[in-house]
Amino acid sequence: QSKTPSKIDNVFQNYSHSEISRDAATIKNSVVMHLTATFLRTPANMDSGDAYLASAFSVRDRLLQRWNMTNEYHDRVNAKRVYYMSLEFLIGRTFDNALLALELRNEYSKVLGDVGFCLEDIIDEERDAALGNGGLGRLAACYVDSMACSDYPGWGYGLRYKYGMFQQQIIDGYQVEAPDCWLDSPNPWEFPRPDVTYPVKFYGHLVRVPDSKHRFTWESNVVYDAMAFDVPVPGYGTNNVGNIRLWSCKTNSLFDLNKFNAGDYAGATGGQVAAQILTDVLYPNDNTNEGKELRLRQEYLFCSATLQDIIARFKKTGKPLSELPDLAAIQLNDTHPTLGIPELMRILLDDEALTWDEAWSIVTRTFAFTNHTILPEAMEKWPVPMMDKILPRHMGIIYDINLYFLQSVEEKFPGDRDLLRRISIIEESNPQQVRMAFLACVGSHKVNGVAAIHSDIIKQSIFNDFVTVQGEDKFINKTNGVSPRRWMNGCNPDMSALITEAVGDRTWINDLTKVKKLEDHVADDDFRARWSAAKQKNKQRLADYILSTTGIKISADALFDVQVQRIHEYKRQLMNIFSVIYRYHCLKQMTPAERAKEISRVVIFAGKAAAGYWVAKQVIKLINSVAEVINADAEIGDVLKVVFIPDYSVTAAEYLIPASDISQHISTAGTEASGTSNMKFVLNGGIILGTVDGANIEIGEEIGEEQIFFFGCLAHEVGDFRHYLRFHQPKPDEALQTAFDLIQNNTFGDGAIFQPLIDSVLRGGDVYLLSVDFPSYIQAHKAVEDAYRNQEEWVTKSILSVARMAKFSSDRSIQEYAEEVWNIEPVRVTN
Ligand code: 6GP
Repeated sequence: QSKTPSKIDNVFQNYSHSEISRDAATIKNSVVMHLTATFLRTPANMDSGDAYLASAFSVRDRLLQRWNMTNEYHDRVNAKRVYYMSLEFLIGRTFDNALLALELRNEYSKVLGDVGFCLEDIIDEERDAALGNGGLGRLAACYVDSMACSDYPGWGYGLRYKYGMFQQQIIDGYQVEAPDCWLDSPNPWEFPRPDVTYPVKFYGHLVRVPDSKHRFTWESNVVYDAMAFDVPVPGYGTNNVGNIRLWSCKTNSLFDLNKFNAGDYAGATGGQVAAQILTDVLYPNDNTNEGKELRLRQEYLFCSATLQDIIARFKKTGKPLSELPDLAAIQLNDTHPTLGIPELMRILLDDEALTWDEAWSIVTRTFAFTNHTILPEAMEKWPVPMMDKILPRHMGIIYDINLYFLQSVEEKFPGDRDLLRRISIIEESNPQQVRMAFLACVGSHKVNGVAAIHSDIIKQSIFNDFVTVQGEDKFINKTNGVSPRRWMNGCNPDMSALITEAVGDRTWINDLTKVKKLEDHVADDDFRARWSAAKQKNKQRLADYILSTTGIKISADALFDVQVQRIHEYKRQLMNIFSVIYRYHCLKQMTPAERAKEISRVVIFAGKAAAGYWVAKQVIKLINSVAEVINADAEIGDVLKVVFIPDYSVTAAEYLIPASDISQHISTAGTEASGTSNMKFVLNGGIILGTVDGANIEIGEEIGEEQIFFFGCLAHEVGDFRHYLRFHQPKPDEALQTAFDLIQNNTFGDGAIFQPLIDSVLRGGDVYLLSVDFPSYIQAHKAVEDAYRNQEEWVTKSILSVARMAKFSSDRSIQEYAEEVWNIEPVRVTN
C-alpha cells in the first residue's frame, strides 16, 4: 500500500471540485485537444466519426469531475450503498444522455455547428451498448439512472460482454444473426481498472479446516482474473454520478510461454481462450433458460468478482463484517446472480472464519431478490452434478442452506413430507437440480414481483409454499418504472418542451408528479395543436427512419400501429399478424369508394427472436411475407402498410416510441410480468391496445379506462380455457379462419412454411389462447379506429394520459425500493 504524500493534497486541492467549464472556447479547445492528442487526427481531416469521439471524450472529461467527487464523498460520509447485480444492462447510447444531464447540449451543438457538423448526425455515430436482451436488462439501466438522479449511492454490477446482443439482419424474410462487435472502435464510456482485479476459482477439491464444521480450503488450479471496467451513469440535475462496474476476464497471465517455446502455439493460448470466452458473449435468451455450462461459469465469475469487490470496499471502513448490512444492500435482478448468496457465505465462512449463523444472518439481511417472470421455460435450474464439478464449495454450501431451511420447515410443519419435497432447493429429479429461484428466496429478506398482478401471481404459484412457511410480509410488489430522462426528455424533445411550458420549468424531469399540470392545458386549442404537431413531427422522423432502414415508403398521415418487443409466443405477435391478414382480406372485399373511407394504417413490427427459438423465427418470416404482398398491392396503396424494422435496439425504440399512435401489448393474460414499453408509449402520448395483463392494468387505473383499449380474457380465466383446449379442438371464428385460409392458399408464398404456426393454434392446444381472444381483439381494433376518427378526442386522450402517468417513472420505483427494501437514504453530493 503506497501512502499519498501530504503535499499532493495541497497541490491538487481544487482539482476535482472545480465547476464544469461551459464556455464555447474551452469546449472547442477540449474537442480539438482530443481530436489531435487522443486520436491523432487534425481538424482538416476530421469526419463525423472523429467528431463524435473527440466530443464524447471532451464531455466525459466534464463528467469525470463529478464522478470522482461522488465516490470520494460517499466514502467520506460512509454512505450505505445499493448494489444492483444484473447479468444484463441494456444501456443504449450515452453521449446524448450525458449532454442532457450536464446541460451542455446547446453548447456542443453550437461548437460542432461552427465547424460544419450537425449534433444529431454526430449522436448517430455512437453504437449502442447492448449488454442485455430486453425488459430485465433495460430495467436495470433505467434503475441505475434513477438512483443517480435521485441521489442514491447506487452501483450496478454486470459483465462487459465483448459481443452484445446480436445484430439482426433480415434475409429473404428470415432473421439472420451477426455478431455485435460494439467494442471495435474506442468506447469513451468505460474506464479500465487494471488495479481492480480479483481471482475467481473453478473446479478443484475441498479440504476441511481442522476442528471446524463449516470452514474449508478450496484448492484449484483453474483461476481466472476478473478485471473491472467502470461506466459512468450521469445524474440529471445533480452532482451525483452513478457507476456500472462491468467485469471482463483478463487473460495475459494465462499465456503459456513454455508451450509456445516448444512450438505448441495453439496450446500456448488455450488457457487464454478458455478464460476470455467467459465474458465474450451475452447469452441471447429472453425469458428462457438454457442450462449451458459456460453460462454457469459466466454467472459465477460475475458473482465472485462482485462480492469480493463489495467486501473489499466495506473492509476499508474498518467496521466489523456483522455491520455489512448497514452499509450495503444487494439486489438480485432475477435469479442469474443468485450464486452471490453462496459466494458471500463462502467468503464469510472460509476467508473470514465467521460461524454459520453469523454468516447467514449477514447474507439474509443484505440480499433481496426480484422475480421477472413466471414462464416455466425461464426458471433457472442447474444440474447438481454440473454444479458439484464446477463449484464444489458452493454446492456444499447450498446443501447446508437447504438442510437448515428444511429443518426449520419441519419444525413448523412436522411430518409434511410433500411440503418438504415441494419447497426444497434441491429438486429430486434425475439428475437432481438446484432451483435457483428457491435459493434466491431463502437467502433474501424481501422478494418482489414487478407489477401488482405479477406479485400476486408469484405468491399464488411459485412462492406459494414460501408464503405459508416464511410469512406474507416477505413478498412485496414493486411496480416497474422507466426513466423520464431517456424516455421523454431525450427521445421526445418537442413534447418535452411543451411539458416544460405547462409545468413552468424543467423540474418535472426529476419529479414526474408535476406532469399533472398538463391537465390544465387540455382545453387550450393552441396547446393541443402544438401537441399534435409534436407527434406529427415524430411520425415523420420515424417514416424517414423506416425509409432509410427498409426502403419502405410510408405516409406519416396514417395511423401508426406499433408492436415492438422480443418475439415470443406469449407476446402474441402471431395474433397481430393474423389480424393484419384479416384486415387485408376485408379491404380487398371493398369497392375503391369504400376503401377510401377507411383509416390508413401502418402496422409496424420490430424485435429479435432468440437464435434457437424456431417458432419465433417463423413468425418473423410470416410478418415479412405478409408485408411483401400487402405493400406491393397497388389496389391497397397507403390504406394498409406493414413494416418489419430489422435490428430492434434501444436507439430504434427512441425513434419508434414517440411516433406511435397506438401500440400493442397483447400478451395472454397472466404471462407478461409487467412490460415497460407500455409505460414508455403512454408517456409519449401514445394510446395502448392491450390485454388485462402486467402493468397495463395499473396504467389503466392511473389514466382512466377511457384512455386505454382493453380486450381479451382475464388471468383467472386462463387456466380453465387451457384445460378445455387440451381436450377440445379450438374453434377459430370466421375472421381467424379467413386468415388461416389465406395463408394456406399461398397468398403470402408457400403456405406450407407457415402451417406449424397455424397448428400451434389448431393442434398444439392453443396455449396462448389466440382462438379465444381473437374476436375481442378484432372488436378492440374497431373501437380504436372509431376513436381515432375523432381526432379532437384522441388528442384529449393523449394529453390526459401523459398527465396521469407519474407513477411509472423509475424514480418512484427506486424510491420504494430504497425505503422498503434497501433502507438507504439519498445523499446529496457536495464539495
Ligand atoms: C421481463 C418481463 O418479461 C417483463 O414483463 C418485465 O417488464 C421485465 O422483465 C422487467 O421487469 N423479463 C425478462 O426480461 C426476463 O428475461 C427472466 O425474465
